[in-house]
Amino acid sequence: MRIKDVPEFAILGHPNEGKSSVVSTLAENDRVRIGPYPGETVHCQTFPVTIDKAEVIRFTDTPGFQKPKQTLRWFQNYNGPQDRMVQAFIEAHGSDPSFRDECELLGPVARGAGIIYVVDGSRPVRGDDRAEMEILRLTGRPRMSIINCKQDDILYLDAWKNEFRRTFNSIREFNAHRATYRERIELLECLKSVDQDWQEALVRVIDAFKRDWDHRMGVASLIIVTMVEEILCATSEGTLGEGADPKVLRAKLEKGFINTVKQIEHKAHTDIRRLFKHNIFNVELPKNSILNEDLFSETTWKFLGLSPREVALAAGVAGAGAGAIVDTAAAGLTFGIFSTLGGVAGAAAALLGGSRIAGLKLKGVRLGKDQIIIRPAPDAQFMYVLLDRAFLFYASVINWAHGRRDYDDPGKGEAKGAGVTHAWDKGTKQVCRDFFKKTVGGTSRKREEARIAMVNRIAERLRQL
Ligand SMILES: Nc1nc2c(ncn2[C@@H]2O[C@H](COP(=O)(O)OP(=O)(O)OP(=O)(O)O)[C@@H](O)[C@H]2O)c(=O)[nH]1
Ligand SMILES: [Mg+2]
Repeated sequence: MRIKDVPEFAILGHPNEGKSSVVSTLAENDRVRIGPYPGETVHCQTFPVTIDKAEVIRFTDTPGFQKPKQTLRWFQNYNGPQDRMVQAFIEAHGSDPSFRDECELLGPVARGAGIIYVVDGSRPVRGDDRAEMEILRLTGRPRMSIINCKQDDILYLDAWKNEFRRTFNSIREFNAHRATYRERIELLECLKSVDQDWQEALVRVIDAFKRDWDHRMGVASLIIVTMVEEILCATSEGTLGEGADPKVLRAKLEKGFINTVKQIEHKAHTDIRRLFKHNIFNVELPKNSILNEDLFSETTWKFLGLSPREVALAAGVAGAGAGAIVDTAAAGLTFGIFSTLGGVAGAAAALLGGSRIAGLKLKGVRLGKDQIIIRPAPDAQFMYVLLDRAFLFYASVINWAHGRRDYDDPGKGEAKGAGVTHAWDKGTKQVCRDFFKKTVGGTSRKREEARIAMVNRIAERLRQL
């Protein structure tokens, strides 16, 4: 009998083995309750996976078995019709509080759900586990087992596999904390083979998952390109009052500009996080991730793999660190203002042989008032820093399993030279340059063309991660 409805899988097992964590990761839902002590899940809760507004599969979280041996004994002595067995157990024990959890967890099985049995493979197999597996075998439902090693301990892995071979159609190692998108798909592929009647429905589910993932990469690309576009168009402007100190105004504007850029970047990162359904839990970055470092720091740029010359460029156009061009409408102010550009900008000028003050442009336009405008340089290396950081953030988010709620691995940050853009081919860099330039100076048609090319190119690069 082919299943026509949305396939449902109940996640069953002993208390505290990681059932809820597996549900959370499989359903990409960070609302699933997970806790360090046994008995966290008391009631069944179903988490649907919705793609394009249609539910494609649902995973049901359940409480753990409390009395597997007694339950098994009842199942072994049952002599009614096979297809009513689970329902008959619930009817027989519904009013007995000591079987409350068994009645609750078998509810989804009684209504036809497939079974995913979860064990913590870092501990030995016990009698209760054998009883649980035998109960599940007796239900006759399509079932697979998942070994979720909570510790990095594989000592008992083979013992578990041997045990499982007797009971389950399919066995899979699946770490609820580390599973990637690919591993989720592989798990679904495995589910496909547990029962022929379920195959057709699961092929549709896998297809929907793949299309959805691809779509998300397109949207992520759009978010990243829009971020760069907004930053390229950001300005911080001010007018110098009578007798006011230009240095003070410039510092104020720079600060405003830096804040604007940081906010735009932060919003883009939040949008990417939401796109990958991390809604409640804020994906933590490794403690020493370069993304915790300030966007405007030289450390960030060096780390991302910028050469000394590129660092100088990024810093130089930053106008004392802001990734900006400083325009001034007041010719008389020009030298006063620019002589205050010390530090990295000065270093950049030196590196570039003083031929060009590292991208700083001066505009001697008199507007009647003394105006200072700070805006980013479209040819700035800084734009690549933004792209690198967006890619790093994206990689962190897509690899953060929803079942994972803490960062217990503080030792690992990204590898040095983690920036991706420096390795991009000439063609891609040309698409970027074109986009940077046309965004600030092109006609609206050229701007749109450059934007589309950029979105496509970035999506392509994201797919290669
Ligand atoms: N390190 C690590 N911890 C895990 C993993 N899976 C689960 N845990 C932790 O184990 C504890 C129990 O996880 P849950 O997912 O709540 O387990 P459960 O089987 O649903 O537990 P009950 O609802 O109490 O039956 C939590 O503290 C999880 O963070 C894993 O793959 N790795
Ligand atoms: Mg639970």
